[in-house]
Amino acid sequence: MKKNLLLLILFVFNLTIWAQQKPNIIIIYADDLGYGDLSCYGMSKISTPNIDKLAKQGLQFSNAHSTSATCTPSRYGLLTGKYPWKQNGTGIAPGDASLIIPTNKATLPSMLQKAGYTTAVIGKWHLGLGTNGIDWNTEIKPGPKEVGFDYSFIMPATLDRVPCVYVENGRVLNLDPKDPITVSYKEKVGNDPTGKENPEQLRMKPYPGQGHNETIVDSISRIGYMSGGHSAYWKDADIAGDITKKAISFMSKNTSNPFFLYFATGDIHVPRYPHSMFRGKSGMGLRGDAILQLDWTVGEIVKALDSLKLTQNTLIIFSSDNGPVVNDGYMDKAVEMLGNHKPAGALRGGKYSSFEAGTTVPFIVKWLKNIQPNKKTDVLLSHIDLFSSLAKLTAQPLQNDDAPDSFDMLAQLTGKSNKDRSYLIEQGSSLSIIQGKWKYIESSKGPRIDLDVNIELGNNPLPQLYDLSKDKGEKNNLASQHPDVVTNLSALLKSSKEV
Ligand code: NG6
Ligand code: CA
Repeated sequence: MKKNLLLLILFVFNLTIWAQQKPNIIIIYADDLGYGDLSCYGMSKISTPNIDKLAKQGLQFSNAHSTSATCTPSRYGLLTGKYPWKQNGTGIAPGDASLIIPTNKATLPSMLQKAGYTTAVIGKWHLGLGTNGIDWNTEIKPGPKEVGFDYSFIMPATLDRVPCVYVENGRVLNLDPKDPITVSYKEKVGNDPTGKENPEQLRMKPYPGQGHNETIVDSISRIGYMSGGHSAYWKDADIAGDITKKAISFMSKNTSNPFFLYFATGDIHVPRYPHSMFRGKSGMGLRGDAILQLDWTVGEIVKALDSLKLTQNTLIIFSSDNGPVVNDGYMDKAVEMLGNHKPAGALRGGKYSSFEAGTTVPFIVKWLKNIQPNKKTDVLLSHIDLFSSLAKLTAQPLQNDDAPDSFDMLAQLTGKSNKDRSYLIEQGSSLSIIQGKWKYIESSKGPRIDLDVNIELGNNPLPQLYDLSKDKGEKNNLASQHPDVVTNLSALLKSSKEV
Protein backbone atom coordinates (compact mmCIF):
# COMPACT_ATOMS: atom_id res chain seq x y z
CA MET A 1 0.00 0.00 0.00
CA LYS A 2 2.76 2.39 1.07
CA LYS A 3 4.76 1.45 -1.99
CA ASN A 4 1.83 2.29 -4.27
CA LEU A 5 1.39 5.63 -2.63
CA LEU A 6 5.07 6.37 -3.08
CA LEU A 7 4.86 5.43 -6.75
CA LEU A 8 1.83 7.65 -7.20
CA ILE A 9 3.60 10.58 -5.58
CA LEU A 10 6.64 10.00 -7.81
CA PHE A 11 4.40 9.84 -10.88
CA VAL A 12 2.58 13.06 -10.05
CA PHE A 13 5.91 14.72 -9.25
CA ASN A 14 7.28 13.68 -12.63
CA LEU A 15 4.18 14.91 -14.39
CA THR A 16 4.54 18.26 -12.68
CA ILE A 17 8.19 18.57 -13.70
CA TRP A 18 7.30 17.64 -17.30
CA ALA A 19 4.42 20.10 -17.37
CA GLN A 20 6.77 22.81 -16.15
CA GLN A 21 9.34 21.94 -18.74
CA LYS A 22 7.11 22.01 -21.77
CA PRO A 23 7.76 25.29 -23.53
CA ASN A 24 4.96 27.60 -24.44
CA ILE A 25 4.76 27.82 -28.21
CA ILE A 26 3.86 30.98 -30.10
CA ILE A 27 3.65 31.17 -33.87
CA ILE A 28 3.53 34.78 -35.03
CA TYR A 29 2.30 34.60 -38.60
CA ALA A 30 2.50 37.82 -40.60
CA ASP A 31 0.51 38.25 -43.79
CA ASP A 32 2.23 38.94 -47.15
CA LEU A 33 5.51 39.95 -45.50
CA GLY A 34 8.33 39.46 -47.99
CA TYR A 35 11.76 37.93 -47.57
CA GLY A 36 13.36 41.38 -47.84
CA ASP A 37 10.88 43.34 -45.72
CA LEU A 38 12.69 43.31 -42.36
CA SER A 39 15.89 45.04 -41.38
CA CYS A 40 17.38 41.75 -40.16
CA TYR A 41 16.83 40.45 -43.71
CA GLY A 42 18.44 43.46 -45.35
CA MET A 43 15.67 46.07 -45.45
CA SER A 44 17.51 49.37 -45.14
CA LYS A 45 14.77 51.96 -45.53
CA ILE A 46 13.05 51.34 -42.23
CA SER A 47 14.03 49.38 -39.20
CA THR A 48 12.20 46.61 -37.40
CA PRO A 49 14.03 46.53 -34.04
CA ASN A 50 11.70 44.16 -32.23
CA ILE A 51 11.81 41.47 -34.88
CA ASP A 52 15.56 41.99 -35.32
CA LYS A 53 15.92 41.38 -31.59
CA LEU A 54 14.12 38.06 -31.91
CA ALA A 55 16.70 37.13 -34.54
CA LYS A 56 19.59 38.27 -32.32
CA GLN A 57 18.31 36.15 -29.49
CA GLY A 58 17.50 33.19 -31.69
CA LEU A 59 18.05 31.46 -34.99
CA GLN A 60 17.44 33.20 -38.32
CA PHE A 61 16.64 31.10 -41.39
CA SER A 62 17.35 32.06 -44.98
CA ASN A 63 15.79 29.06 -46.71
CA ALA A 64 12.52 28.45 -44.90
CA HIS A 65 9.36 28.21 -46.97
CA SER A 66 5.69 28.72 -46.44
CA THR A 67 3.61 25.91 -47.90
CA SER A 68 2.17 28.06 -50.66
CA ALA A 69 2.38 31.49 -52.21
CA THR A 70 -1.08 32.53 -50.96
CA CYS A 71 -2.77 32.57 -47.62
CA THR A 72 -5.45 29.89 -47.40
CA PRO A 73 -3.37 26.98 -48.71
CA SER A 74 -0.36 28.06 -46.63
CA ARG A 75 -2.36 28.10 -43.44
CA TYR A 76 -4.02 24.82 -44.33
CA GLY A 77 -0.57 23.23 -44.71
CA LEU A 78 0.68 24.73 -41.47
CA LEU A 79 -2.24 23.48 -39.39
CA THR A 80 -2.74 20.06 -41.00
CA GLY A 81 0.76 19.01 -42.11
CA LYS A 82 -0.80 18.05 -45.43
CA TYR A 83 -0.09 19.63 -48.81
CA PRO A 84 -3.13 21.75 -49.68
CA TRP A 85 -2.96 20.87 -53.37
CA LYS A 86 -3.91 17.34 -52.39
CA GLN A 87 -7.35 18.58 -51.35
CA ASN A 88 -9.89 20.43 -53.47
CA GLY A 89 -11.16 23.78 -52.32
CA THR A 90 -8.00 24.98 -50.60
CA GLY A 91 -7.46 28.03 -52.85
CA ILE A 92 -7.93 31.60 -51.56
CA ALA A 93 -11.21 31.30 -49.66
CA PRO A 94 -14.08 33.77 -50.00
CA GLY A 95 -15.42 35.13 -46.73
CA ASP A 96 -18.44 32.80 -46.78
CA ALA A 97 -16.51 29.57 -47.48
CA SER A 98 -17.13 26.46 -45.41
CA LEU A 99 -14.44 25.16 -43.08
CA ILE A 100 -11.81 23.41 -45.20
CA ILE A 101 -9.92 21.65 -42.41
CA PRO A 102 -11.40 18.22 -41.65
CA THR A 103 -12.64 17.96 -38.07
CA ASN A 104 -11.96 14.24 -37.79
CA LYS A 105 -8.19 14.41 -38.37
CA ALA A 106 -5.34 15.48 -36.16
CA THR A 107 -4.29 19.11 -36.51
CA LEU A 108 -1.35 20.99 -35.08
CA PRO A 109 -3.49 22.49 -32.29
CA SER A 110 -5.37 19.26 -31.51
CA MET A 111 -2.06 17.40 -31.30
CA LEU A 112 -0.79 20.02 -28.84
CA GLN A 113 -4.02 19.79 -26.84
CA LYS A 114 -3.29 16.10 -26.38
CA ALA A 115 0.15 17.07 -25.18
CA GLY A 116 -1.47 19.12 -22.43
CA TYR A 117 -1.44 22.54 -24.06
CA THR A 118 -4.15 25.18 -23.90
CA THR A 119 -4.47 26.43 -27.46
CA ALA A 120 -5.62 29.66 -29.09
CA VAL A 121 -5.88 31.22 -32.50
CA ILE A 122 -5.94 35.00 -32.46
CA GLY A 123 -6.02 36.99 -35.72
CA LYS A 124 -6.62 36.08 -39.32
CA TRP A 125 -8.35 32.75 -39.96
CA HIS A 126 -9.15 32.47 -43.70
CA LEU A 127 -9.84 28.73 -43.59
CA GLY A 128 -13.63 28.86 -43.88
CA LEU A 129 -16.29 28.37 -41.20
CA GLY A 130 -19.40 26.22 -40.88
CA THR A 131 -20.45 23.45 -43.21
CA ASN A 132 -23.04 24.69 -45.61
CA GLY A 133 -23.32 28.42 -45.53
CA ILE A 134 -22.69 30.46 -42.41
CA ASP A 135 -25.35 32.05 -40.23
CA TRP A 136 -23.39 34.90 -38.69
CA ASN A 137 -26.13 35.58 -36.16
CA THR A 138 -25.91 32.40 -34.11
CA GLU A 139 -23.09 30.16 -32.97
CA ILE A 140 -20.80 29.58 -35.95
CA LYS A 141 -19.47 26.07 -36.17
CA PRO A 142 -17.53 24.03 -37.05
CA GLY A 143 -14.61 26.39 -36.80
CA PRO A 144 -11.42 26.85 -34.77
CA LYS A 145 -12.82 25.00 -31.74
CA GLU A 146 -13.66 21.88 -33.76
CA VAL A 147 -10.12 21.71 -35.15
CA GLY A 148 -8.39 22.04 -31.81
CA PHE A 149 -8.35 25.64 -30.59
CA ASP A 150 -9.65 26.10 -27.04
CA TYR A 151 -9.94 29.84 -27.56
CA SER A 152 -10.43 31.82 -30.75
CA PHE A 153 -10.62 35.48 -31.62
CA ILE A 154 -10.55 35.79 -35.37
CA MET A 155 -11.00 37.91 -38.42
CA PRO A 156 -12.94 35.28 -40.41
CA ALA A 157 -11.27 35.73 -43.83
CA THR A 158 -8.95 38.54 -44.90
CA LEU A 159 -9.01 42.23 -44.05
CA ASP A 160 -10.31 42.97 -47.54
CA ARG A 161 -13.22 40.50 -47.41
CA VAL A 162 -16.56 40.80 -45.66
CA PRO A 163 -17.76 40.28 -43.01
CA CYS A 164 -15.44 42.78 -41.34
CA VAL A 165 -16.22 41.68 -37.80
CA TYR A 166 -14.39 39.73 -35.10
CA VAL A 167 -15.63 36.28 -34.19
CA GLU A 168 -14.81 35.26 -30.62
CA ASN A 169 -15.37 31.63 -29.69
CA GLY A 170 -17.88 31.18 -32.51
CA ARG A 171 -19.91 34.37 -31.94
CA VAL A 172 -19.68 37.69 -33.73
CA LEU A 173 -18.40 40.17 -31.17
CA ASN A 174 -20.65 43.17 -30.37
CA LEU A 175 -23.44 42.00 -32.68
CA ASP A 176 -26.77 43.72 -32.16
CA PRO A 177 -29.47 41.04 -32.69
CA LYS A 178 -31.73 43.77 -34.11
CA ASP A 179 -29.22 44.38 -36.91
CA PRO A 180 -28.42 40.88 -38.16
CA ILE A 181 -25.63 40.17 -40.62
CA THR A 182 -26.20 38.90 -44.15
CA VAL A 183 -23.26 38.14 -46.41
CA SER A 184 -23.16 37.39 -50.11
CA TYR A 185 -20.32 36.96 -52.55
CA LYS A 186 -22.76 36.92 -55.47
CA GLU A 187 -24.98 39.98 -55.25
CA LYS A 188 -25.62 43.05 -53.24
CA VAL A 189 -27.57 42.44 -50.04
CA GLY A 190 -29.28 45.25 -48.10
CA ASN A 191 -28.70 48.95 -48.53
CA ASP A 192 -25.22 49.52 -47.25
CA PRO A 193 -23.15 51.65 -49.61
CA THR A 194 -20.62 50.07 -51.92
CA GLY A 195 -17.39 51.36 -53.40
CA LYS A 196 -18.94 51.08 -56.85
CA GLU A 197 -21.90 53.30 -56.03
CA ASN A 198 -20.44 55.62 -53.41
CA PRO A 199 -16.78 56.19 -54.15
CA GLU A 200 -17.00 59.57 -52.40
CA GLN A 201 -17.26 57.75 -49.06
CA LEU A 202 -13.91 56.00 -49.40
CA ARG A 203 -10.71 56.85 -47.58
CA MET A 204 -8.74 54.65 -49.98
CA LYS A 205 -9.80 53.86 -53.53
CA PRO A 206 -9.56 50.42 -55.06
CA TYR A 207 -7.57 50.05 -58.29
CA PRO A 208 -10.00 49.77 -61.22
CA GLY A 209 -10.36 46.19 -62.40
CA GLN A 210 -9.04 44.69 -59.17
CA GLY A 211 -12.33 44.17 -57.30
CA HIS A 212 -12.42 45.54 -53.75
CA ASN A 213 -15.32 47.85 -54.70
CA GLU A 214 -18.21 46.18 -52.90
CA THR A 215 -19.57 46.87 -49.39
CA ILE A 216 -17.95 49.78 -47.57
CA VAL A 217 -16.84 49.10 -44.02
CA ASP A 218 -14.90 51.71 -42.04
CA SER A 219 -14.68 53.90 -45.16
CA ILE A 220 -12.95 51.14 -47.16
CA SER A 221 -14.76 49.11 -49.80
CA ARG A 222 -14.17 45.34 -49.64
CA ILE A 223 -14.57 42.15 -51.63
CA GLY A 224 -18.08 40.79 -51.05
CA TYR A 225 -21.36 42.24 -49.88
CA MET A 226 -22.64 42.46 -46.35
CA SER A 227 -25.55 44.12 -44.64
CA GLY A 228 -26.24 44.64 -40.95
CA GLY A 229 -23.78 44.05 -38.14
CA HIS A 230 -22.89 47.74 -37.91
CA SER A 231 -22.13 47.69 -34.20
CA ALA A 232 -19.77 44.78 -34.79
CA TYR A 233 -17.62 46.37 -37.51
CA TRP A 234 -13.92 46.38 -36.74
CA LYS A 235 -11.90 49.55 -37.16
CA ASP A 236 -8.95 48.85 -39.39
CA ALA A 237 -6.68 51.19 -37.44
CA ASP A 238 -7.40 49.27 -34.23
CA ILE A 239 -7.00 45.69 -35.43
CA ALA A 240 -3.34 45.29 -34.45
CA GLY A 241 -4.02 46.71 -31.00
CA ASP A 242 -7.17 44.63 -30.53
CA ILE A 243 -5.58 41.31 -31.36
CA THR A 244 -2.43 42.10 -29.40
CA LYS A 245 -4.53 42.82 -26.32
CA LYS A 246 -6.35 39.51 -26.76
CA ALA A 247 -3.06 37.67 -27.15
CA ILE A 248 -1.62 39.20 -23.99
CA SER A 249 -4.78 38.39 -22.08
CA PHE A 250 -4.64 34.76 -23.26
CA MET A 251 -0.99 34.45 -22.19
CA SER A 252 -1.71 36.03 -18.81
CA LYS A 253 -4.45 33.50 -18.12
CA ASN A 254 -2.16 30.59 -18.95
CA THR A 255 1.00 31.25 -17.01
CA SER A 256 0.81 28.03 -15.02
CA ASN A 257 0.18 25.62 -17.88
CA PRO A 258 1.83 25.26 -21.28
CA PHE A 259 0.05 27.15 -24.04
CA PHE A 260 0.09 27.28 -27.82
CA LEU A 261 -0.77 30.60 -29.40
CA TYR A 262 -1.21 30.85 -33.15
CA PHE A 263 -1.09 34.60 -33.56
CA ALA A 264 -1.94 35.55 -37.13
CA THR A 265 -1.57 39.27 -37.67
CA GLY A 266 -3.47 41.15 -40.37
CA ASP A 267 -0.34 43.10 -41.27
CA ILE A 268 0.81 43.72 -43.95
CA HIS A 269 -2.11 42.54 -46.09
CA VAL A 270 -4.39 45.05 -47.82
CA PRO A 271 -6.21 47.20 -46.98
CA ARG A 272 -3.31 48.71 -45.12
CA TYR A 273 -4.62 51.20 -42.62
CA PRO A 274 -2.46 51.02 -39.50
CA HIS A 275 -2.99 52.99 -36.30
CA SER A 276 -2.13 56.70 -36.26
CA MET A 277 0.94 55.79 -34.16
CA PHE A 278 2.38 54.38 -37.39
CA ARG A 279 0.63 56.19 -40.23
CA GLY A 280 3.09 58.39 -42.07
CA LYS A 281 6.01 57.20 -39.95
CA SER A 282 7.90 54.95 -42.34
CA GLY A 283 8.32 57.37 -45.23
CA MET A 284 7.26 54.47 -47.43
CA GLY A 285 3.52 54.89 -47.37
CA LEU A 286 1.00 52.65 -45.69
CA ARG A 287 2.78 49.41 -46.58
CA GLY A 288 5.90 50.55 -44.73
CA ASP A 289 3.77 51.89 -41.88
CA ALA A 290 2.10 48.48 -41.59
CA ILE A 291 5.56 46.89 -41.25
CA LEU A 292 6.28 49.26 -38.36
CA GLN A 293 2.97 48.25 -36.79
CA LEU A 294 3.81 44.57 -37.19
CA ASP A 295 7.15 45.15 -35.50
CA TRP A 296 5.41 46.96 -32.64
CA THR A 297 3.03 44.02 -32.23
CA VAL A 298 5.94 41.61 -31.90
CA GLY A 299 7.54 43.93 -29.34
CA GLU A 300 4.36 43.99 -27.26
CA ILE A 301 4.11 40.20 -27.20
CA VAL A 302 7.75 39.85 -26.18
CA LYS A 303 7.36 42.51 -23.48
CA ALA A 304 4.30 40.73 -22.10
CA LEU A 305 6.19 37.44 -21.95
CA ASP A 306 8.94 39.20 -20.02
CA SER A 307 6.58 40.68 -17.51
CA LEU A 308 4.82 37.32 -17.09
CA LYS A 309 8.27 35.75 -16.56
CA LEU A 310 7.70 33.33 -19.41
CA THR A 311 10.54 34.40 -21.69
CA GLN A 312 13.04 31.65 -20.90
CA ASN A 313 10.79 28.75 -21.75
CA THR A 314 8.69 30.10 -24.60
CA LEU A 315 9.43 29.04 -28.14
CA ILE A 316 8.58 31.86 -30.54
CA ILE A 317 8.38 31.20 -34.25
CA PHE A 318 8.03 34.27 -36.43
CA SER A 319 7.18 33.98 -40.14
CA SER A 320 4.86 35.00 -42.97
CA ASP A 321 2.20 33.09 -44.89
CA ASN A 322 3.51 34.00 -48.35
CA GLY A 323 5.76 36.39 -50.19
CA PRO A 324 5.29 40.07 -50.86
CA VAL A 325 2.93 42.05 -53.05
CA VAL A 326 3.02 45.82 -53.33
CA ASN A 327 -0.19 46.71 -55.15
CA ASP A 328 -2.81 44.14 -54.11
CA GLY A 329 -5.92 46.12 -54.99
CA TYR A 330 -5.98 49.51 -53.24
CA MET A 331 -4.42 52.84 -54.16
CA ASP A 332 -2.44 53.08 -50.95
CA LYS A 333 0.69 54.62 -52.55
CA ALA A 334 2.68 51.46 -51.81
CA VAL A 335 4.02 51.40 -55.36
CA GLU A 336 4.73 55.10 -55.60
CA MET A 337 6.57 55.25 -52.25
CA LEU A 338 8.52 52.03 -52.52
CA GLY A 339 11.67 53.80 -53.72
CA ASN A 340 14.53 51.35 -54.07
CA HIS A 341 13.21 48.93 -51.44
CA LYS A 342 12.96 45.34 -52.65
CA PRO A 343 10.27 43.50 -50.67
CA ALA A 344 11.52 40.15 -51.96
CA GLY A 345 15.21 40.94 -51.45
CA ALA A 346 17.24 39.35 -54.24
CA LEU A 347 14.58 36.76 -55.03
CA ARG A 348 12.42 36.65 -58.14
CA GLY A 349 8.61 36.82 -58.13
CA GLY A 350 6.42 37.50 -55.11
CA LYS A 351 3.07 36.48 -53.70
CA TYR A 352 1.18 34.15 -56.12
CA SER A 353 4.45 33.15 -57.83
CA SER A 354 6.27 29.87 -58.40
CA PHE A 355 9.57 31.73 -58.22
CA GLU A 356 11.35 31.72 -54.89
CA ALA A 357 9.87 34.94 -53.52
CA GLY A 358 6.45 33.24 -53.47
CA THR A 359 7.25 30.99 -50.53
CA THR A 360 10.71 31.95 -49.20
CA VAL A 361 9.78 34.00 -46.18
CA PRO A 362 11.41 35.44 -43.08
CA PHE A 363 11.61 32.72 -40.43
CA ILE A 364 13.02 33.26 -36.96
CA VAL A 365 12.93 30.92 -34.00
CA LYS A 366 13.74 32.02 -30.48
CA TRP A 367 13.80 29.84 -27.38
CA LEU A 368 16.30 31.07 -24.85
CA LYS A 369 16.27 27.85 -22.86
CA ASN A 370 17.22 25.67 -25.79
CA ILE A 371 18.39 27.62 -28.83
CA GLN A 372 21.74 29.39 -29.02
CA PRO A 373 21.31 33.06 -29.77
CA ASN A 374 22.56 35.03 -32.73
CA LYS A 375 22.89 32.20 -35.22
CA LYS A 376 21.90 31.97 -38.87
CA THR A 377 21.12 28.95 -40.95
CA ASP A 378 20.41 28.18 -44.60
CA VAL A 379 18.82 24.80 -43.88
CA LEU A 380 15.89 23.95 -46.16
CA LEU A 381 12.57 23.44 -44.40
CA SER A 382 8.87 24.18 -44.75
CA HIS A 383 6.16 25.45 -42.44
CA ILE A 384 4.45 22.15 -43.08
CA ASP A 385 7.21 20.57 -40.95
CA LEU A 386 6.19 22.40 -37.81
CA PHE A 387 3.49 19.81 -37.09
CA SER A 388 5.86 16.82 -36.89
CA SER A 389 8.63 18.84 -35.30
CA LEU A 390 6.41 20.14 -32.52
CA ALA A 391 4.93 16.64 -32.06
CA LYS A 392 8.48 15.44 -31.50
CA LEU A 393 9.15 18.28 -29.09
CA THR A 394 6.08 17.44 -27.02
CA ALA A 395 6.52 13.65 -27.33
CA GLN A 396 3.25 13.12 -29.18
CA PRO A 397 3.07 10.01 -31.34
CA LEU A 398 1.65 10.57 -34.83
CA GLN A 399 -0.62 8.04 -36.53
CA ASN A 400 0.07 7.10 -40.13
CA ASP A 401 -2.36 9.48 -41.73
CA ASP A 402 -1.58 12.38 -39.40
CA ALA A 403 0.38 15.23 -40.96
CA PRO A 404 1.32 13.10 -43.98
CA ASP A 405 3.63 15.65 -45.62
CA SER A 406 5.29 16.95 -42.48
CA PHE A 407 8.88 15.97 -41.63
CA ASP A 408 10.37 16.08 -38.17
CA MET A 409 12.86 18.96 -38.40
CA LEU A 410 13.10 19.67 -34.65
CA ALA A 411 16.89 19.41 -34.66
CA GLN A 412 17.06 21.96 -37.49
CA LEU A 413 14.51 24.23 -35.85
CA THR A 414 16.56 24.36 -32.69
CA GLY A 415 19.88 24.83 -34.46
CA LYS A 416 21.21 21.37 -33.71
CA SER A 417 21.37 20.14 -37.29
CA ASN A 418 21.92 21.68 -40.67
CA LYS A 419 20.57 18.79 -42.69
CA ASP A 420 18.22 19.91 -45.45
CA ARG A 421 14.75 18.45 -45.90
CA SER A 422 15.27 15.67 -48.45
CA TYR A 423 13.15 17.61 -50.93
CA LEU A 424 10.49 20.27 -50.75
CA ILE A 425 7.45 20.99 -52.87
CA GLU A 426 6.36 24.59 -53.26
CA GLN A 427 2.94 25.71 -54.42
CA GLY A 428 3.04 28.93 -56.39
CA SER A 429 1.13 29.52 -59.56
CA SER A 430 2.12 25.94 -60.38
CA LEU A 431 4.08 23.34 -58.39
CA SER A 432 7.85 23.21 -58.09
CA ILE A 433 10.27 20.99 -56.28
CA ILE A 434 13.61 21.72 -54.63
CA GLN A 435 16.16 19.00 -54.00
CA GLY A 436 19.73 19.85 -53.07
CA LYS A 437 20.81 22.75 -55.24
CA TRP A 438 18.18 22.16 -57.92
CA LYS A 439 14.77 23.70 -58.32
CA TYR A 440 12.41 22.41 -60.98
CA ILE A 441 9.22 24.28 -61.89
CA GLU A 442 6.71 22.20 -63.80
CA SER A 443 5.60 23.60 -67.12
CA SER A 444 2.46 25.69 -67.10
CA LYS A 445 0.41 27.57 -69.65
CA GLY A 446 -0.67 30.28 -67.21
CA PRO A 447 0.23 33.95 -67.75
CA ARG A 448 3.89 34.83 -67.18
CA ILE A 449 3.04 38.02 -65.34
CA ASP A 450 0.06 39.02 -63.26
CA LEU A 451 -0.21 42.52 -64.66
CA ASP A 452 -2.56 43.77 -61.96
CA VAL A 453 -0.08 43.15 -59.18
CA ASN A 454 3.00 43.32 -61.42
CA ILE A 455 4.43 39.98 -60.31
CA GLU A 456 6.15 37.35 -62.42
CA LEU A 457 4.19 34.18 -61.75
CA GLY A 458 6.87 31.72 -62.86
CA ASN A 459 4.61 30.14 -65.48
CA ASN A 460 6.34 28.84 -68.58
CA PRO A 461 5.11 26.31 -71.12
CA LEU A 462 8.61 24.81 -70.94
CA PRO A 463 10.04 23.11 -67.87
CA GLN A 464 12.36 25.29 -65.79
CA LEU A 465 15.39 24.21 -63.82
CA TYR A 466 17.53 26.52 -61.69
CA ASP A 467 20.70 25.94 -59.74
CA LEU A 468 19.82 27.75 -56.52
CA SER A 469 23.36 27.41 -55.17
CA LYS A 470 24.54 29.89 -57.82
CA ASP A 471 21.33 31.43 -59.03
CA LYS A 472 18.96 32.29 -56.17
CA GLY A 473 17.37 34.88 -58.46
CA GLU A 474 16.33 32.13 -60.96
CA LYS A 475 17.72 33.87 -64.01
CA ASN A 476 19.27 30.96 -65.95
CA ASN A 477 16.96 28.17 -66.95
CA LEU A 478 19.22 25.11 -67.20
CA ALA A 479 16.50 22.60 -68.14
CA SER A 480 17.86 21.93 -71.61
CA GLN A 481 21.42 21.44 -70.28
CA HIS A 482 20.38 18.93 -67.60
CA PRO A 483 17.55 16.83 -69.03
CA ASP A 484 18.37 13.99 -66.60
CA VAL A 485 17.82 16.24 -63.59
CA VAL A 486 14.55 17.45 -65.12
CA THR A 487 13.41 13.85 -65.65
CA ASN A 488 14.27 12.86 -62.07
CA LEU A 489 12.68 15.86 -60.41
CA SER A 490 9.54 15.76 -62.50
CA ALA A 491 9.17 12.05 -61.66
CA LEU A 492 9.64 12.79 -57.95
CA LEU A 493 7.05 15.56 -58.14
CA LYS A 494 4.65 13.30 -60.02
CA SER A 495 5.02 10.46 -57.53
CA SER A 496 4.51 12.88 -54.62
CA LYS A 497 1.24 13.97 -56.19
CA GLU A 498 0.04 10.39 -56.29
CA VAL A 499 0.40 9.62 -52.58
C1 NG6 B 1 -6.87 38.06 -54.28
C2 NG6 B 1 -7.21 39.53 -54.10
C3 NG6 B 1 -6.13 40.13 -53.20
C4 NG6 B 1 -6.01 39.37 -51.91
C5 NG6 B 1 -5.78 37.90 -52.19
C6 NG6 B 1 -5.75 37.06 -50.96
C7 NG6 B 1 -8.34 40.42 -56.11
C8 NG6 B 1 -8.16 41.04 -57.48
N1 NG6 B 1 -7.22 40.19 -55.40
O1 NG6 B 1 -7.85 37.43 -55.04
O2 NG6 B 1 -6.42 41.48 -52.95
O3 NG6 B 1 -7.17 39.51 -51.14
O4 NG6 B 1 -6.81 37.41 -53.03
O5 NG6 B 1 -4.61 37.28 -50.24
O6 NG6 B 1 -9.45 40.17 -55.67
S1 NG6 B 1 -4.15 36.20 -49.21
O7 NG6 B 1 -2.89 36.67 -48.67
O8 NG6 B 1 -5.17 36.11 -48.21
O9 NG6 B 1 -3.96 34.96 -49.96
CA1 CA C 1 -1.15 36.25 -47.28
